[in-house]
Amino acid sequence: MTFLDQAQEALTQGFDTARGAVSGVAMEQLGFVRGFVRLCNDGWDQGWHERNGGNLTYRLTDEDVETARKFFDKEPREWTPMGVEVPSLGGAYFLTTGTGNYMRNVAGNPKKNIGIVQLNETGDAYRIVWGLIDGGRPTSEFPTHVMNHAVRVAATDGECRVIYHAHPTNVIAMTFVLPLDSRTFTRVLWKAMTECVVVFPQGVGVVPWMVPGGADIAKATSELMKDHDAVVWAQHGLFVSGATFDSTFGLLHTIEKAADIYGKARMMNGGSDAFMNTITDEGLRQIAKDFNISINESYLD
Ligand code: 2HA
Ligand code: ZN
Repeated sequence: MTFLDQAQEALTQGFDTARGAVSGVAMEQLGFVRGFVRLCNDGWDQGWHERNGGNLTYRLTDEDVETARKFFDKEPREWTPMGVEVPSLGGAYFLTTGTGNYMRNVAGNPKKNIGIVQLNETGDAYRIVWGLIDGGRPTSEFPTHVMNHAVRVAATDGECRVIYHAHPTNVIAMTFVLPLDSRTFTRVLWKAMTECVVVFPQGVGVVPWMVPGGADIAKATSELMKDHDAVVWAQHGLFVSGATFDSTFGLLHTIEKAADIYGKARMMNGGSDAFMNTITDEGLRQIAKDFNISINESYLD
C-alpha cells in the first residue's frame, strides 16, 4: 500500500468525522500532522525503523495549536512526570510518536500511533491532549527529545522544531570500525561525499554505547547538541534536529548515504581506509568559502 493509499484509508476510516464535518477538516489533514506522518512513512520506506525502532517529535507553533485545539480531547488526560525539568519549554505542545508503536503503522492510523502532548508550566510533566488512543504513551525517548529541543531552540534562536531518531544501517555499522569520537566521524562523513560539509557544517557528535531511554543518554546527547544538529549513538543509530521535516529528514538521509558510500569504498579497497583519492582539508575549506557557510574549524587539520 502506498503512502497515499494509507492516508486515504485513514480518512475513509472516518477519524474525527463529527468534528471534521463541522470544521471541514480533520486533525490528520492539518499540514504539520501530514508532514509528521509523511516523515514516519519515509523513514519506514528507507528501512530505518524495524519493529518499534526510532521516534519523532515536533514542537507546534502557536498557529498550529490554534488550528488543532478544536480536535483536542474534551477532558485532557492526567499529568505524568517526565523525570527531567525543562522550564524554557514550559507550556509547549509536541506531536510525538508513541512508545512501542511501529513507524510502518503511523500513516494507516495516526490517532492510535501518534499524539499531541502539552508540557506543564514548569516543564517537568506532560499530559496527552489528542491521539495515542487505547492507552498509548509518548515515545520512551520523550524526555531525551524534550531536553534536546530546549538545547536546539537555544542554539538556533527558536528555529528548531523537529527531533528525529532512527536506526540507519550504515551509520550503525560505522560505529563498529572507527574510534568513537566526533572529530573522526565528522571528517570521514565530510570526505565521503562533497555536499556533506554544506549539509552539516558543524559536524556530527558521537556518544559511546549507552542504555537508551534514560537520563544519562539524554544528558550526553544534549551536551553534544549544543553545537551539533546531529549525534551518532554507537551501535544504536542517529539523533538529529532541524527547523522543518524536510531539513531534518534530509540531514539524516545525507549522513546515512555518506556512511553507505564510506563502507562501500572501504570494501572496494579491501577493507582499508587508505583511499587512493579523497577530499582534502583544503578542499573542504574551499567549499565552505564558496558556499559562504561557517564550518567547524576544530574538525579540520
Ligand atoms: O523507540 O528507538 O531508542 C525505540 C527506540 C529507542
Ligand atoms: Zn533507538
